[in-house]
Amino acid sequence: MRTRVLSLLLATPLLGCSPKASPTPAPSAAPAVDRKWWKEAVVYQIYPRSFQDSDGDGIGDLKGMLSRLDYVKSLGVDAVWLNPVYASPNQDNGYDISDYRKIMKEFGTMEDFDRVLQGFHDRHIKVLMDLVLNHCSDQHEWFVQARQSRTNPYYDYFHWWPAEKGKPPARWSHFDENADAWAFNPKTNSYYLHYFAKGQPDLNWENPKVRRELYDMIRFWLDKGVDGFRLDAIAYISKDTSFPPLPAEFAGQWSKYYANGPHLHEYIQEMSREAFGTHDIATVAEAFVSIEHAMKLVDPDRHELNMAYHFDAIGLGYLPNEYKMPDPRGYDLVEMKRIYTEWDEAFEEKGWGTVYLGNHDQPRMVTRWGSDAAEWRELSSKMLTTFLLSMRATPYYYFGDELGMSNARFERLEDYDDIELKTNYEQVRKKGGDLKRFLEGMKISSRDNSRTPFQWDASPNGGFTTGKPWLKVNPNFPTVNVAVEEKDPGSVLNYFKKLVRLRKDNPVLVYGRYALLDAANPDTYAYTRELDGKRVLVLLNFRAKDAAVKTGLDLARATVIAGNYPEPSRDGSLRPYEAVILGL
Ligand code: TEU
Repeated sequence: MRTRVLSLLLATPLLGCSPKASPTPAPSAAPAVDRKWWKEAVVYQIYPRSFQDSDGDGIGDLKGMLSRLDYVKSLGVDAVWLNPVYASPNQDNGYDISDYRKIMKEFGTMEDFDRVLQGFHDRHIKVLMDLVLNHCSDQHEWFVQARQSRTNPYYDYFHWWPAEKGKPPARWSHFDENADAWAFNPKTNSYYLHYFAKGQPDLNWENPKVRRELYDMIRFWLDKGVDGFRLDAIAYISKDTSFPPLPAEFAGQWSKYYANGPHLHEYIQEMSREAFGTHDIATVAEAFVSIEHAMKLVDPDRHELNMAYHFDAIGLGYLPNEYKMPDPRGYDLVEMKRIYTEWDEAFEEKGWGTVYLGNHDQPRMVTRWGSDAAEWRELSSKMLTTFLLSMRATPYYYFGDELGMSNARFERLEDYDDIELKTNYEQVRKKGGDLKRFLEGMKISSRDNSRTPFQWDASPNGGFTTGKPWLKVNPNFPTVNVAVEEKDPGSVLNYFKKLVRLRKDNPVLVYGRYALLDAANPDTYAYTRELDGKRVLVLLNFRAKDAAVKTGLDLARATVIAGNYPEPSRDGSLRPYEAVILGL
């Protein structure tokens, strides 16, 4: 039963809501909402490689980031999540770490990092690091040693299958041209396991020495003062080391199987105890898991992590049994609403969720979920921003989406950098598949679409670099950029800032109970949020045509709180991609 009445003390008034609509809430017997900074935060994700280059090598770096801290501050966000900045040969852009305590040389030095951390802190912005614990780089000293001989002390830091036992049982790799997660190492006459690329051997968490090394490393970063971690592929860390065949119930869904390891929760509890300790940090799991498993990760009574983000909506709009191939019919909005509603319900009593529509592994939000056609790009960007900033979960907002940056849609294989795209291309080629069709699909779904350089202004390369950018800049940079949008009060950027402010000023948008309305409407997404007698209605049109929402509510006295049209609709009839937040 959803009877919880939150007795949160509202520090700030609900902007724009009718004062008549806010009676003093009745005292509640229900427990007060558990307020945490990371529940109230808007997290801004920065892909450092593409944010700002300072030395003309075409790669973003920490000195560049340092020069842009005031921009991040101007957004009003509370925290940043930085994609990996550790030493790495960059087979997978920093997700292959060769030294966890060093900074990637292209990004600068540890002193640069310390300055960036201090700079964010001076601006009251918290810093979340990416923590890659499932695997490291094959250039990491541990693996360099391990692959020398079976008696090397580091051999057991990784998972091996001795060749005398024959071929290892099939395991699928995310980034391998043969999709094979076992790679043969002649010196040891054994195969090592890599769920990701060959250059990303999986660490053996069964070995307590590995766990201790990693916890020690985590404390190193906590001692520096970082404020939390985004735990990469964390649900994959525990494996059944007898490597049995994939159980039938997983029906080829390797990611779900990998996320189901026997000691997962035991290891995370140990890490939480021994590494996170009593630090007031944010910890968010990147976990390809079911609601039931996610709940275990974030249930505060279990002392594991704070938040998890789910992948359930990520496959929408793609053809079944083909990797990231867009379905020409688009995605099913009713299904999308069902998924987000189900995940909201999961954390209704306990735990806490996250919400995102884009990140460095996904194409640009506006291309994927809205429309990047000239007439709709701005409106639909604002509509999606309204969604992200009005849900009951911590928004993880990807840099550039606040400008309405859209997919680069590269034409040629040579324009891409991403190991996922390149290995998948090889797979299609080897099978004699349709490579043209593959590249067409990747214009919509490839990860590089969201990794193109940030667009600062209309100068060459969008002001990102004076050199040759590591990935081409989206040709729309002369019009879609910070300089242009800062000046335009109606820009996507200024709308984002307004909505961030609104969320910060209105706890109902953070903690308020969520209720889906008009669930079967195929064109619109509508919901109410309610907290201590304050109630708001969010109406979103996901289509390039007019649409009407059946709210079942009397909107006669509704007040407009925010909207992406100059004269926001107040009666539930929405114009193309219209978004409106009403006070009830
Ligand atoms: O991604 C983990 C993951 O499960 C990936 O398969 C993800 O779903 C895929 O990239 C989607 O295209 C994390 C990181 O976010 C990703 O960038 C890394 O490449 C990966 O781990 C390996 O560290």
